Order: sequence, then structure tokens, then C-alpha cells
Amino acid sequence: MNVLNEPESNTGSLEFLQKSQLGMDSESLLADLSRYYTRMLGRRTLRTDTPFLYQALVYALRDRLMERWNDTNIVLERDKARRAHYLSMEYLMGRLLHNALYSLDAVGASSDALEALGVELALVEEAEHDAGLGNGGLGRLAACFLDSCATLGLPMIGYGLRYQYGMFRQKIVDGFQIEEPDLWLRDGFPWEIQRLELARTIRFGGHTQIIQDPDRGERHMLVDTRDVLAVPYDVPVPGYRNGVVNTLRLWSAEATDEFDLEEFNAGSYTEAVEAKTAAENISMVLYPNTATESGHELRLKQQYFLASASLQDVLADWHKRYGEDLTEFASRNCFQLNDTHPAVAVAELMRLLMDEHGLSWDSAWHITRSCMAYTNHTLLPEALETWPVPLFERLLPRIMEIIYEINARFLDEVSIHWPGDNARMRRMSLIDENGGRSVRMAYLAIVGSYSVNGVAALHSRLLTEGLFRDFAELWPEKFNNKTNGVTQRRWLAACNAPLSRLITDTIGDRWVTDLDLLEGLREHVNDTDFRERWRAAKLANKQRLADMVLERTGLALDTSMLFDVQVKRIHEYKRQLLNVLHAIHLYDRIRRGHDEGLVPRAIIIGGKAAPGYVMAKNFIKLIGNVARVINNDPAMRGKLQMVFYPDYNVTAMEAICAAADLSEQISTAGKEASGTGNMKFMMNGAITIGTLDGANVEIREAVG
Ligand code: 26Q
Repeated sequence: MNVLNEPESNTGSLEFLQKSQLGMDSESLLADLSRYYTRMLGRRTLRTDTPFLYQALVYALRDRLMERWNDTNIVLERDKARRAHYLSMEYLMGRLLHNALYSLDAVGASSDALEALGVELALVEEAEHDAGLGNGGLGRLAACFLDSCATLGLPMIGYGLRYQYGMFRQKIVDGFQIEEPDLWLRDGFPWEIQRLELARTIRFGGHTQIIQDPDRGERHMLVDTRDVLAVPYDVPVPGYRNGVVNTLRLWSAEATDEFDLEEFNAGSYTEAVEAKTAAENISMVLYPNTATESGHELRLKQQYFLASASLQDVLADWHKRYGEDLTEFASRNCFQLNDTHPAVAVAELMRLLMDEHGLSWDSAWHITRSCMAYTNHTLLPEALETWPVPLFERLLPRIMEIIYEINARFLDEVSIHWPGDNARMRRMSLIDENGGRSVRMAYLAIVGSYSVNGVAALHSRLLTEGLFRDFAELWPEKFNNKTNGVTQRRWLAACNAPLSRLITDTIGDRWVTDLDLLEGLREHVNDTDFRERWRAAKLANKQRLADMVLERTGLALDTSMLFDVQVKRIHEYKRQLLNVLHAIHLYDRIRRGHDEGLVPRAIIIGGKAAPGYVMAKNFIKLIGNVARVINNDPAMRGKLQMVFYPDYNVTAMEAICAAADLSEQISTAGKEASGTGNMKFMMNGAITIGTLDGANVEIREAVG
């Protein structure tokens, strides 16, 4: 898909669009920005401390993205290439403004436009709230894939939820983590376009009725359901300077009109309002990654809501383009399940194909199994998602019937492969019969997919040898590896201007879309001028981080020290505790005067603990306590510092990864599926200390 080089892009509408191409120079940007500021937002005087300047700039920019977005969609409509639909409960986007400017090559022009108003671009960028619709690695991976696919011109659409509240904000009070709601939508989200005309109805509860269809025989119908409306909001995903703008489609839950009316006519006004609230609750809040608490009904509702709305959307588009014939549906579409969170899509696609589109079980199953693909992100058995059968039956009765049927047919296959091996049947069943019965979502995802991948070579191997061994024996061809990656556009080019300039001056700028070219830096490692600039870049980045740390914690970091950084979710397996023990050990050595040859070091730790994870919260408290002792001891001066960086998020990482000298990747070996922070630090020139776990193994092979 290449919008710019499309040969036959002179259809009537496109011609019109191209004629209207808006200027990307500072004058036209300034003109549009000023118009939005005064006419649309109704502000008369320029105030640099308001978010309105930010909003006005985004609107000016969005107009420009919109042209490319429309062009991309026109090409997509004509294109018959297979489309990828990324289904993810999380997208950890961070800020969008700088990325959009960078992709459109409009950073300079916008700076100039704002300079004419006496305002710095960086200050305007500060007004943007992070779109923190994710917990950590898995959510940021989804955001990086969006960027990469748009840059590669691949037809990929991201489907997710438009949470009212994203990842909680972390305050540190007396050393303890306090969670505060993340009101990221408070000042509006000027990037999104609501598409009411594409709203879908999602049905919960009720029961199935079997009716006799004269043409198709038996047909299952859901009746007496409680319905919720899924309204899509589209966010543009610009590719890097290639004219492509892909789509992130986020579903928001709203009450259906019919539902309200029914209650209202029955004279129960308050119940009608209650129903509205219940409907809207579905997309209210992102669940923090909690291994300890499970079985939250609302979470299952969210998952089904995402799966059903997205599949209906794709099927409706298919019917619009090709009519009722679904023969080629699977060869033209793929649904990538980001962990098991959207795995209920396997059963939902079966339901839609059979109950709504009249396909037989066999045809529906053939399609489903040819277009679903599942990415696993964890080896921890306790983190595998299961749902109590009674909850499923009550909330999604037809889906539960379909899962039973998938399981029955699957277990027949198992018994043919391993006759009489009842232990194996019990192990592999989609229904866990131990304790209360529950649905094993990972097994549903494996059985319903043509591809199952882990996220690093080691992780993928361990999956087939351990967690999914039975399945890998049955279907070895299904299992494969896709080692994670991160976009170097955000994680080097945009977030580290001085280093990025140095690299481009040295090897040209093609590394921005082809990271392997960084190899070309090797021959300059002994070049004095290169090394000089390299060190200057690092120092500037360390100063920027030190300023942020001072503002947030009151501690003045010494930039001549080694910045030793561990930022990631707080978890026992990630072993922040090991890092703290090392800090205590260094403290003790310095106290006892055994510090010859010790490199002066500032230990920086950041990350959020799941609200119910007591041990992780205690780690945070411990880090703060140890840091206080170290920083208040005169004997540590010039030798050791330690700080807990509060409210670690995407924007913080942009400054942190550029400033780090040492990257801590010290998970208990075999537990970190891949890690992605490790890659961001590495590409910004930090040295890694780590276990041979996840992608660390491959990073070491690549960099030596
Ligand atoms: C589970 C139940 C209820 C509510 C939430 C959850 C939940 C939410 C998020 C469970 C897990 C997650 C996120 C997991 C995650 O981020 N895993 C990381 O994925 C990265 C990308 O593949 C890997 O690099 C990391 O190794 C892996 O830990």
C-alpha cells in the first residue's frame, strides 16, 4: 500500500482531495492555528500556559493528516491485499503530537509558526496528556506495531477500547504508592473522530432459542438480551513520511436508545438512567494487570465488547465490498489476538458466521481457524487467563454453547491422536475441571488459531517445551516465534535529538526506517570527534532527566555519575528487590571505606505496582526508604545516589532511555517473555546488565 505512488489515484474524489492539499509551511500552519485558536476555541488573547494552543495546533495538523487518511482509505478500499486486524485491550500510545509532526516532517515549520507567537514548541507539547490506555509492555508493543505497519505501508487496523480512565496516576505519599484516576480525556482528545454511523449493538445475557429456518434448517437465536451500543472513535496513525495514515479504532460503550425508551415508558426513569450507567461502565476503566484478582465480570464484558464490535465491523465492511460470499474472507483477513484478552473472538466469530450469516459449523470453523492468530506474552502459569463457567453462561450463554462444541470436537481429535490417554484429554480440555469449572482462554485461542507465537526466541521455545507442550506435539506447524521490536522513530529519532543528529551526520538518515544500518556506526567507534559528540549527547540527555527528577522529587542528581536505571512494572520476577540489595551492598562498601575503583553511581528506579499487589507496593516503599538513607548520608556524597521516579509512563521513558548509562534487565531467567525496555535502552547507547532471559539473549547476539 503506497498512497503516494498509487498509479490510478485520479478518481474524482481523490482529485478533489489532492487539489485541497494544505500547506506544510510555517505560514499556512500559523494561519490555520490562529484561526482554530480564535474562531473555533474562541480565545482572544494568547496565553502560553493554556492547553488551547496545543489544541489549535492539533486541529491544524489533523486537517493535514485527514487528507492523507482519506487517501489511504481510498487505496485500502480498492486494495485486495490481506488485512491485519490487531485486537488488543491495550494501546499505550503516550503523546501523539510530536510523533505526528515528526512523521509529517513538520517539526521545523511548527516550531517556526509558534516562534512567531513567542512560544516554544516543547512547551506546547507539554500540554498533551499521555494516552495511557495500557499497563506496560504488551500495550506499548501494540502502539509500536501501529507505527511500524503505517511506516511499512501495511494495511493494518488497531481495534481497542476507549477507556475513560487509562492507567492510574501514581503519587508517592510517605514513600507509599497512591493511585489516582487518570482523567486523560478531561481537556478533550482532539485527535479522535467519532463515527456514530458505524456504531454496533453488543448483546449480553439472554438465552438461546432454536428456530427452524426453511432454507437453512436449525438456527440459534439469542433473545431477551441486554444490549449496549459500541461507538467507534478513530485515531489517525501516521506512517513515517510516506503519505500513509492508518487507523486505531477505539470502541466506547453507550446505552442504546431502545433500551432507555423501554424503561422510560414503563415509568421507571431512574432505572433507565441506571441502565445507561451500567452500559457506559463497560469502557470506563482500564484494568491494571492484576495476577492476584480475577473473575471480574466487568473485565469479561470488556473483552466480549471489544471482540464483538470489531468482528461485526470487519464483517459489515466485507459485506459492503463483496456481498454475502465469505469464501475468501479468511485469505483476505487476519485477526491478531494480543494475548488471550480478546480470545473470546474465536467463539464470537463462529457465532456471527453461523447465527447471523447462516454458515454451517464446518464452514464457519474453517474460516475462523484460518484467520485467527494468537500471540502469547507470558510463561507464568498463574498468569494464564481463565473464566468461571457459570459467569460465562450467565453473561454470554450462546458463546458458552459454542465453546462447549469447539471443545467436544477438539477432544475427539485428541482422542484419535492419543487413544485412551485420559490424563492428556483432561490436561488439554478447554474446560478446567479442577475446583470450580472454568474456561481456559489460552487453549481456546490455540485451538481456534492458525498461528501461535511467543515474543522472543527463548520464550517461544519454552512455550512449546512447557506451557503448551501438548498442543505443540499435536500441531507443531502452528507454533512460531516473532521476537518483539520497538519503533526507533519514537524511541531514538524523536526522543533523543542530539544522538539522532550525530547518527545521521555519521551514516545518513536511512536508519530511521532500517535499524540494521546502525551497524555502520561500528567503524567510527575509535573516531575521537564521534566519541566526543557521543558523550556530549549523553550528558545533555542526563541533564534533561536530572531536571525532571529534581522537579518531581526534589533530588538533584549528579550528572557526572553513572545513571543506573531500572524502569518497568514492579514485580517479584523482575527483581527490583535484587537492585535494592545491590544498592545496600554499595552503601555498605562505601561506609566501610571499601570503595576503591567504585564508579560513582545514581540508581534510578521507576514503575507502577498493581493496586492489589502488596509485595510490589512494599518494594516501592523499600526503595524510597533505602534512597532516603543513602541520599542523606554525607559519606555517600559524590559516590552514590538513589531515587524512585514517580508515575513512570511513556513520556517519562522518552527522557529516561536517552539518559541511561546502564540498563537493568535482571529478571529471574525464564520469566520475562521478551522485555521491550531493554531494546529502547540499547538503541540509545546504554550498556545492559541482565540475565539471559527473553530478548536479552538476542540483543546480546546482535550487539556483541
Ligand atoms: C489480566 C487479568 C485481568 C486484568 C488485566 C490482566 C493483564 C493485563 C495486562 C495481564 C497482563 C497484562 C500485560 C502483560 C504484559 O505487558 N506482558 C509483557 O508483554 C511484553 C510484550 O510482549 C513483553 O515484552 C514482556 O516480557 C511481558 O511481560
